[in-house]
Amino acid sequence: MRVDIISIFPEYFAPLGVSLIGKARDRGILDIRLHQLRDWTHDVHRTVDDTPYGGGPGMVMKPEPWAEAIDAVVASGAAEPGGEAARPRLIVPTPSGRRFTQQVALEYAGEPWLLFAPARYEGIDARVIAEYGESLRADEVSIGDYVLAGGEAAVLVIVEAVARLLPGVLGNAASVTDDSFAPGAMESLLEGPVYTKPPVWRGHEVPPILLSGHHAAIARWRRDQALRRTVRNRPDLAAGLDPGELGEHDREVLDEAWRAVRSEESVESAG
Ligand code: 6GU
Repeated sequence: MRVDIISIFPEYFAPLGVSLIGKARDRGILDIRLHQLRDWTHDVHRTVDDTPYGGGPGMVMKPEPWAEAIDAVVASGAAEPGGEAARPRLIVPTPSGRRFTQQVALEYAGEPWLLFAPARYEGIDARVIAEYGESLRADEVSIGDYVLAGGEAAVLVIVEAVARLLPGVLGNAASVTDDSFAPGAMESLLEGPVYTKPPVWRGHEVPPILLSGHHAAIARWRRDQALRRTVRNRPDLAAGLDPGELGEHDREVLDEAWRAVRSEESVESAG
């Protein structure tokens, strides 16, 4: 997969040289190219922002440097062997975008070429999306309900979530299908706790069932833990579980977990 990132802070992306992604790049699975947006300005101050039409606080990123940068990146693809018709998928991280989820990560992992346009300030002039929306299938995405100072950190998050889905990036292919949010895998349950040696550490024991060698009982225990943790930490996900997909034992574990949460809530409100 080819990934281009245009930013006024290309140095922000140094972590993409480390660990899993660094190795994927060394192995040729990922081809990440960084670009300085200011290289496509033409004034001595290399200006990329200006005041918003209609007034209001902050600054807006000017459309011209973005368009020149995007055009140059797109043209560089056509210049590569066999790339005459190639066009990247344009991804614009913004808190006003659609939510980035595991489903979206899987969608992006199926693309051969991604182009990220992270904004600073109050955002990019909306005509840039209007210009490239159709031809580059532009997508505005948010990584969650909070506001960052810019889209760069969101690009790191998205690239990591996508890269680990690419064939050959993870050592163990099962790791991906077991993910908490993998579609179809365990109907959106959070993963339960995990343990390794030693069997007793600072007086804390590993749950004995995990040392029992009873594979079916271990699988049942893990599912119970996943159900409980989902109720506790993500009641929104737990509430959305399809009772038709659950066994009788699942429903009992869920009912008990909901009762525990409610009794804690009533203690809190009484206290
Ligand atoms: Cl993609 N950008 C910014 N600036 N803030 C965010 C975000 C993106 N996603 C959540 N908050």
